[in-house]
Amino acid sequence: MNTINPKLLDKFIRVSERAAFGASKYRGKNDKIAADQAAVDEMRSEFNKIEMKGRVVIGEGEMDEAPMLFIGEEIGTQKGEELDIAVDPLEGTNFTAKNLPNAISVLAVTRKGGLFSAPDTYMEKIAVGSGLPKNIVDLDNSVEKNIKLLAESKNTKPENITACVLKRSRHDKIIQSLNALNVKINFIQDGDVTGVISVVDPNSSIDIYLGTGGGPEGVLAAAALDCLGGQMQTRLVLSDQEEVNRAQKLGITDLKKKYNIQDMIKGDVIFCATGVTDGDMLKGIVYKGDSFEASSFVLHKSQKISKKVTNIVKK
Ligand code: VTB
Repeated sequence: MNTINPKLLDKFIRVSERAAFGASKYRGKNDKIAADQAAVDEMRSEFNKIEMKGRVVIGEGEMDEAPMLFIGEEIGTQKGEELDIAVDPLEGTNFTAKNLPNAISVLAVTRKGGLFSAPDTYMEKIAVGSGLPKNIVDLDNSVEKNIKLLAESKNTKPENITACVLKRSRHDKIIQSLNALNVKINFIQDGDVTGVISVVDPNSSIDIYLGTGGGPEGVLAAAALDCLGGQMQTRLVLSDQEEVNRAQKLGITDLKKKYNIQDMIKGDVIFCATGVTDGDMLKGIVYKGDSFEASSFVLHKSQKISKKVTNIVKK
């Protein structure tokens, strides 16, 4: 595998740490736009210190509409390795604004051409953990069939399965089917990057993630699952001609394609997530005088690195 220089890992951790710090200043201030902007600003200036020819593939928006970290933006010193980068400087803007758990800053990096450039539209997602038969679940199966197949392969009954679902009315049918099977449901209000990753988290009891959320968030979660051996399948939801145009502009021709992790993430990958507010996966930013403490979840596929890191960083 063509690896990403392992020496860059600490630099990418610093990027998500600084973005989380930026957002943390707006915890509980009821201003999600300011929180997001602060995360973007910190993230961008830290990225630009890194010696790389970086290009944003998943960003804060598509070229014309977002001032910073837009899809196609060049970042880094523009010397060194050519890297593709996915960012969500603040995943959980609502959580931050209300000082609720589970806001994170998150990024993923591959070599050039390794990341699926998903438009900022909705995406259907289904994900399960590691150690299961390949392609055990499928978006085209009924919820009932997926749950039964999963339960069978885990030598258990549907009633012992726990599903994570984003609480939205668009998921009413999924929820009805899960209820009919007596599946336990762990609802999340927001933040399906963490929701999807929970299927591979040994400290969570989640067996499956189901539902429709953001496309960019789907690719970021796929990067983490790729390092941890989980399975995921996704499909874009393009609800009008404008969204179709946006997908086509990003080079997507088969609009109904089902993407497995290997279709979204190719080759080596680095993933960093830092807590903004305290959460299930990570502790939030803690201020310590002229420094701050940041807790991150870090993965580097080729180096088989999967670790939680707590750093004290100068403000
Ligand atoms: C989704 C989800 C994100 O926002 O994009 C969601 O993927 C927005 O969904 O993790 P709605 O349009 O239904 O509100 C998050 O939950 C947070 O950015």
